Amino acid sequence: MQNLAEIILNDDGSIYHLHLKPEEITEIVITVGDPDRVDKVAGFFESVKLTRQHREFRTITGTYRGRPITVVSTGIGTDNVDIVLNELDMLANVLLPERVAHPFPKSLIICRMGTSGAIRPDIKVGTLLVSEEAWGIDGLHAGYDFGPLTEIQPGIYAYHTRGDAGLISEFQKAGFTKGITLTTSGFYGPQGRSIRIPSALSWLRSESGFVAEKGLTNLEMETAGIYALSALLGHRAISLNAILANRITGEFSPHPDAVMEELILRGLDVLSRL
Ligand code: R1P
Repeated sequence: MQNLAEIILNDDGSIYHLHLKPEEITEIVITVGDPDRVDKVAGFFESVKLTRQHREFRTITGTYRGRPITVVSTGIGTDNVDIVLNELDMLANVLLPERVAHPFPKSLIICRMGTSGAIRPDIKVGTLLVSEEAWGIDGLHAGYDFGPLTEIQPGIYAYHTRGDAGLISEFQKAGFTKGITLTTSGFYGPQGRSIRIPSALSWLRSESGFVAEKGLTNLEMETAGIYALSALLGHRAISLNAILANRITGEFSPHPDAVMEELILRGLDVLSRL
């Protein structure tokens, strides 16, 4: 049951957190965690039409090889993904400021370009990985019906979701390695790091149990939320991961910026040809 009357607009008619209007986003939307990465992606655009920032949500809309593209930062975590995906969908699919459902709903292409750590020894740092599937232990499932949950250890439940099959195939053809991503609600304990207090998930770096059973390849903090919300809202989503560390071997990329730049350029190349 829809309740479009609950949409919150700012005084200038823009959507609440993103501070954007419908005509300011494009069919292709790249999401990045770090607001500074928005400018890195847009640095490859040949033209820029709009730059906007509110809180951690920085947006640039421009063109790459003639294709209109929007890049927006989510900040870290699926709590922010909830805001960004819902507000992008409202911009695409609701007539604003009237708050009336758009007669011709649009399906956006949502492409995450993020960093990630591998949890399999054979996935080398520097790998560009496309998430074919994602499991979420981030808690976003408390707010939606993402389908059946799997109890991965007593009291900890995961939801399961997938990227868009057509997009996965395009990125695989472009040389990205397919993987199965675990999205977590934090960086330390929720990713198995025991710094001064023990993690309840230290087995995440042991290649056993749920990791082996589901063939998990990497950890990060947004993908499952992006995939699950996109599926419910009718958008096509893909998550690209620059593998900067390997949690099993302890290896770190000596050139993280170069790996991310390669991901951005190869990602833009595929997106501009869709
Ligand atoms: C944690 O340091 C952050 O890095 C990864 C995680 O998903 C989390 O957002 O992605 P980004 O580099 O895209 O932010």
